[in-house]
Amino acid sequence: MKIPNGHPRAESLRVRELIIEGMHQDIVAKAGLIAHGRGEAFDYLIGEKTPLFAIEQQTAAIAMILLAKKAIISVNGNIASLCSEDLVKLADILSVNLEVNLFYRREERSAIVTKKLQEAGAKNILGNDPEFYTTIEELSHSRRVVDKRGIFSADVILVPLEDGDRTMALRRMGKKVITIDLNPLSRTSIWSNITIVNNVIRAIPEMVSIAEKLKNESKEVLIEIVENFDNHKSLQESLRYISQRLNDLAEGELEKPKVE
Ligand code: PTJ
Repeated sequence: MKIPNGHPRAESLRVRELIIEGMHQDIVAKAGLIAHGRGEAFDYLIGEKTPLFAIEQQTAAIAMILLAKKAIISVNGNIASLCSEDLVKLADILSVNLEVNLFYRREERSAIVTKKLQEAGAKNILGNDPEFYTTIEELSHSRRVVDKRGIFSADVILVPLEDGDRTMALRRMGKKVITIDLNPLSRTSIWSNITIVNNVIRAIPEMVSIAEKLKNESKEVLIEIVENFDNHKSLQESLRYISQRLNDLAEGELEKPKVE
């Protein structure tokens, strides 16, 4: 559908079209549309722009990835459909691999998501070669199938917009998990070492810029950034931000309709 430029919600509608198109191409699962709607609702609450606390979360995330022995970015249908180009840029700058790992897994769908990443310029995409498949025993659903060379052996895993139980399983395996989730109350958000409460559409390109800057920083500086970050406090800050914003709107900042 062509979105009229003058539409007051044009940007949001364009992003919706990407997800819908992704679903028609079998990149996005049907449930991915529902997940997107939930994300949109939380994005409204933070004002559909990146708050300062998210910049701090994104900075800590990049520092943690740069300090990792082996980091990996897990890719699902939504993220592939929304920002594969920026995701590939991020992986390149950080010298990490992408691994396709789907909740609604089918070999055919994995191959389609892989192709989408390849078209965006990705090389070495993991999660598609049965020779390297292994399983995370704690998980009962199809995300349990992971790549020995990727998620299974990585110490730091970035999981943009995710369902919760894998994060718990990965933490129990001793791994560090970074997530991007607009819902600060989700199990993934609570269980991650670093939660970025921001829309992936903004977060990934912003993380590319942060990575360009931090890449040349010393190990000491990166360690300090990570040690100063407290995910629990950071989630509390994001909730305070939302409450304050809603309060300000309720107390008078809410836009009034002007009918000419
Ligand atoms: O492609 P698959 O098969 O791996 O399936 C992917 C989905 C997303 C369907 C699957 O992981 C799922 O069901 O996820 P959930 O449990 O719905 O959780 C998705 C979370 O992402 C929710 O907390 C949303 O608020 C959040 N979210 C949705 N869109 C965005 C987002 N967070 C950041 N940016 C978004 N654009």
